[in-house]
Amino acid sequence: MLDPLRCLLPQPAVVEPLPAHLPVTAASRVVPGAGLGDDEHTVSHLLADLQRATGLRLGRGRADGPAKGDIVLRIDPTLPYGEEGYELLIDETGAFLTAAAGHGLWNGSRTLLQLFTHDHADTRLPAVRIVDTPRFEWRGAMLDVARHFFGVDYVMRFVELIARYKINRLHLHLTDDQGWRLAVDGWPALTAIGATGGIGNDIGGYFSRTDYAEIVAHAARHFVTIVPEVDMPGHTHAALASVPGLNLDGICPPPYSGQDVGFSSLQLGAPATRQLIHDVIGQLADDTPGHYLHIGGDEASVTSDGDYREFISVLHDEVRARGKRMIGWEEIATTRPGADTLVQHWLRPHVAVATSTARYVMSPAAHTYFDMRHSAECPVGRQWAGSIELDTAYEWNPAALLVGVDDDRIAGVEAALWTERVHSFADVEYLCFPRLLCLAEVGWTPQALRQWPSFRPRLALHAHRLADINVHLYRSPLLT
Ligand code: TNX
Repeated sequence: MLDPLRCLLPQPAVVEPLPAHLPVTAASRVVPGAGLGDDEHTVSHLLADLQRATGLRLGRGRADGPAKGDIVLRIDPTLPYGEEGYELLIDETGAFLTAAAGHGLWNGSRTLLQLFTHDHADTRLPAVRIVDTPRFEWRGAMLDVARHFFGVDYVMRFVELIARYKINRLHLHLTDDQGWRLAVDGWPALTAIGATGGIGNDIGGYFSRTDYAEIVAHAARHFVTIVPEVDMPGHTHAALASVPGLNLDGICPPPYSGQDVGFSSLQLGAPATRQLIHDVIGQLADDTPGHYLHIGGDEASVTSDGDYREFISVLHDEVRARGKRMIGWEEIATTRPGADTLVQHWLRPHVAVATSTARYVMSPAAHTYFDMRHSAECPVGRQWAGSIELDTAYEWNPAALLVGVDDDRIAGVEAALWTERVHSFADVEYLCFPRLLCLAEVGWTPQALRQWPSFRPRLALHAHRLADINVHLYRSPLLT
């Protein structure tokens, strides 16, 4: 019988194997037990996923009469496992999944699915008791849709893939020098001009407000929170090229399709800048259920220090006035943002630690910039932050990188896929998988339980399962 220690990814906090197993058969049912209410869609999802994993079309049971062999889901708000934790008990009588909230049930149902062999001839579950909570609340992936545009269908597939591994944030890098990818009411030129291209001969594109709402809703059904980023004051050439009033001289420069960074800046002194900030933050706040709006703030090399501080403080006020919280790249730490702000560390520890109050999302380029190549033989990917083989993506401790910043000031981790040189969604998958599974475990599993030798066979197993659903993944020599 399959060893539950060897098939779960991310590895749960507590796994106690028990003797025996549970035969799951066509007569087994999924039973939405006490407290389920709004979490009905977790049940429908689970039924569909169980069919894929076992070949069996299970029915729905009734809460008052679970029978032997059923899979019973229950919400119990008194459980001490937080929003995302869960307990899964499997014995020869049934599988019992309990959580304090819907997100925990979702997470536990992902674990349950992984316990099947995925060989339709064998649909037994191992008996086991699992008690699980994440190390960090923020386990994210960032997709740059500005340099090369990827539309709604791709973003939805990406959501589905990351959600399998309990990644719960999708950060969309929506604007940059080469493209503005979100329609903003009252600012048609931003997309009419700013979304018509990208890097090289990218044909561009953008999300309408309806598209954005669809993405948010699809993500929510997978317990993924969308974190939208509008990068300011630097990385703004596409906006400057679209709206004359954003320029001090009132003249739009031509669009840009190259790969340089750090040459553009919005100016608070231009007539339309403050209105744009107000409208864009307002719309994002209205359309985004998550708490955080990402304001970028990186590589503003042509903005003076004084202007930069003022700019970030204007953004900070706008975000707060809309009842949201700000997240920005590590450069914003130098402006001493409020304690409710998240600073996303990517390159320079001494810059990131300039604030002593904010909390951190850890995206150290050398471990989490998945636009880097896997190895010297890799046909796609860059190398300025080094090669990131699977062991490099796995073997790091988020609490060991910034002096004086340990788990309690770390909100979590995030991998970033920048797309200057990523032309197709096949390349997105190739650079992200299976590397994102490394990040998923870095963010979820207690550091003391993480060792590459025990992770490696689990990663190999899941790489296999991803290949089975046609993910165009990197076949690392480390997994053979
Ligand atoms: C740095 S990370 C950037 C991006 C680039 C990336 C390329 C960050 C905050 N800025 O603009 O796309 O490197 O690897």
